[in-house]
Amino acid sequence: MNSLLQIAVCVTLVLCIAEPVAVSGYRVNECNKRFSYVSTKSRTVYYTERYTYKCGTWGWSRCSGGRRASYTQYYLVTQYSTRVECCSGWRRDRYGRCLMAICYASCVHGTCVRPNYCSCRPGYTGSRCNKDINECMVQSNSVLQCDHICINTIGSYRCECNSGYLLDANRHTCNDVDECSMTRTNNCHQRCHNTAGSFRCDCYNGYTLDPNGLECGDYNECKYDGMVCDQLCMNERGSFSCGCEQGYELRGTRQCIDLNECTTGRHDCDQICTNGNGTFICSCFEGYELGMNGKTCFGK
Ligand SMILES: [Ca+2]
Ligand SMILES: [Ca+2]
Ligand SMILES: [Ca+2]
Repeated sequence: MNSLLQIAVCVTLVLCIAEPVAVSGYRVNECNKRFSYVSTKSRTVYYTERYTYKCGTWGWSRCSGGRRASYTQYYLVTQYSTRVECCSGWRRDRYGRCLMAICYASCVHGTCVRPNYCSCRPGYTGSRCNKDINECMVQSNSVLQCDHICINTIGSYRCECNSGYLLDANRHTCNDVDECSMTRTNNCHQRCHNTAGSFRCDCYNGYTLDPNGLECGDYNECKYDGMVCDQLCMNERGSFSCGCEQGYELRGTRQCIDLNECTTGRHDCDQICTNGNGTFICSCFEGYELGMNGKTCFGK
């Protein structure tokens, strides 16, 4: 009856009983794996079976005897063998090479490069490469820092620039926008000066910048510059001009000097003209006297 139980239990089993051991001469990541397997064997066991029988006169006595008998005994045998397989943590690729590492926890954003080791794509970290790196917070030589503004994103980051700057093709540097060079942005009335991050307008001489910072209005030199002219100041758009009172003439653009009416023929004296500062007076030769108009001479 034990035999039946043994048969039921002792189906041939194959068990790996040892960790693989790398064996020199094998290809990369290949190991010589030692296996044990248990098999059922049987043998015939012989024994002497005792029995009794009637004997003697009239069969009144009991005699005993022995006869040869046998039964089949089943037993387990553990046997060993080896075969070449991929070492633990590796499996074969489609070319039959043991170059595919096994990671029991999947590499979410990376590649399993060694048994249970994920190599993460840029921007991810963690044993399973499932955690975003906040590049804006890390100081690393491998992460280029943004010139102005850093915005973290899942698996990456991006740079942005302050107003008045444009992101360079390298995606990190911010370059000043030359607003003056573009009609779309240059709204200055007269002159435009580019500045870092902005620009400013200014005006030609004779104009002043309006409070709106864009347009140029006339500068009233006569009103704001004090004694810009010797005598008379006349404001003009973008400029001014000086004039002189009667009896004076302009020298250069601003200075007024006395006009010598007597030598320039701009007098109307009958006989003698005497120049004065800003004026002249008339007089007459001997024997004449000056009329009421101060110019005409009459004989006495
Ligand atoms: Ca990131
Ligand atoms: Ca600028
Ligand atoms: Ca003016």
